[in-house]
Amino acid sequence: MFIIRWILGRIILLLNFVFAPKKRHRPSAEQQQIDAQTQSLALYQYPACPFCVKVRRAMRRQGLNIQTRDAKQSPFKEELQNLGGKQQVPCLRIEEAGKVQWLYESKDIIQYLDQRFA
Ligand SMILES: N[C@@H](CCC(=O)N[C@@H](CS)C(=O)NCC(=O)O)C(=O)O
Repeated sequence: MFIIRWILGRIILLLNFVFAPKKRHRPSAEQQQIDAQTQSLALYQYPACPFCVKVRRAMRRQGLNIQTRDAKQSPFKEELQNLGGKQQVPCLRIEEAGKVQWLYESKDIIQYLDQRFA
């Protein structure tokens, strides 16, 4: 079972690499403003998880430089479980005005990013 999942994961990564979406390019002043905003965001994810790949592709299409955190590794694994509430990826950590929100579900994360940055 593990080996099948590992092979599927490699196939997903390969397809994602070969068919990488076009990265959005903005004028540099505008990109700097967006980068300042995305500094308060972090994506907890697994590299080969298909739902995480979907979110990373959406980030690339929007030209969003959001930090990715491997939720299989410490301390991110514990942060996700203890502060987010469950060990499920992808999860977007959103910090706004001192408040932290943990947004699960790839569809909801993409919708949030599209609404905020499109
Ligand atoms: N409906 C969720 C599904 C996410 C999901 O199933 N993620 C898997 C990884 S691909 C997960 O976190 N499983 C729990 C675990 O690995 O501990 C979404 O669209 O984000």
